[in-house]
Amino acid sequence: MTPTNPNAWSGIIRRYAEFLPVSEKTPIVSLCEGNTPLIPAPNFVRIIGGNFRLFLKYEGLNPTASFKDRGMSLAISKACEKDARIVICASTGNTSASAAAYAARARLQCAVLLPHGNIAMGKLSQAMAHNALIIGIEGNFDDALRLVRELGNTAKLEIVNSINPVRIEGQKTAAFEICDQLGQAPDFHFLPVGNAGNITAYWRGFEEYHERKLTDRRPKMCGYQAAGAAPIVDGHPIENPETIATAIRIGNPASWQSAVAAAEASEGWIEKVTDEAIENAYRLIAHSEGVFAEPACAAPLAGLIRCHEAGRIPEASTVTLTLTGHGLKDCDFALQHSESSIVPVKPNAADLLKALGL
Ligand code: AN7
Repeated sequence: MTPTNPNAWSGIIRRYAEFLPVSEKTPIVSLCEGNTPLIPAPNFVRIIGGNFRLFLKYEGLNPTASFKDRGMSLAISKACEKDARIVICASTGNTSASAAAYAARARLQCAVLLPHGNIAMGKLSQAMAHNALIIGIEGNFDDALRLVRELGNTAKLEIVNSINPVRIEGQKTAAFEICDQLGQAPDFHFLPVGNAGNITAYWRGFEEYHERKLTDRRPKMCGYQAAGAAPIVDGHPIENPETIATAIRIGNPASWQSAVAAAEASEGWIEKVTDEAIENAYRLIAHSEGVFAEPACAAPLAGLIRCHEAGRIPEASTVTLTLTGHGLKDCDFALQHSESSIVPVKPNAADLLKALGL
């Protein structure tokens, strides 16, 4: 059932079906994901002293508040087409939130493997709200993904991590949207890198639009890992990845090779930024633009600041940057890292005026 107005937005599969592995027979499972805004960020650019155009692809405005909903809509649709009964994923949080929601909508069972004690509360609460079977692994994300791989796909069990290729197919629609919104491809695209599926997906999207002559250029892909969880940059898997950005606390990314290929083919790069730089960029974007994004999103912002300072962003460039998840996903982090606090005031106007500095 779709809205009667054919122009109403009804999700990424219906909008971009010709680019996706779907047929008339595919039952579409959608929560009207996608169509997220591309928000100009002139204050941020001015504060860092830049002279380029920056647009934020705010994926926190998807139905479960992260970019994962694009790939999940397709993955759950394909699982239904195959008659799977249970879907399963390992997750640092957002994949599990999305899988739980889409599985609920499709009336499928959902099991999520989470690294015990290292997942933001907003994400955990989503998996609980949608009634997933939540398995706390005494290990990290990489352990959880290894276990999921060991199980493998069976007739009844479908893996919905990005090792399932349809996840990447769904996620590439974000690159299509950016081109549609800008009216062209950007010069640079910045994004965080964890399991490296999204950078792979965006590059595929930009390439496909270019091949179809819907754009006349392809952006340099600029991916950012956290310094304590930077296997691709360091050149080897990290056994005990550590970063405050729990979403990208990943030591052995599944899409490692294709991420490197995307950076190379686009003449871009994958680099790392410190937790301190992540924290500063996290505050700056929220203070300067009124856009609230979770900590992992601040990795590419920190990277952009550094690139600008090093003179790597030519004047008048068009830069797009994906904010992959909403700030409300990780309220604990927001509360702990804020410079603001609650000012207690007695309930009278004089004290209130004093508190306001008036
Ligand atoms: C907000 O949910 O891996 O490089 O299990 O939640 O495509 O893995 C999340 C990853 C960036 C990294 N930003 O994307 C998971 C998971 C946010 C994220 C990433 C994630 P990939």
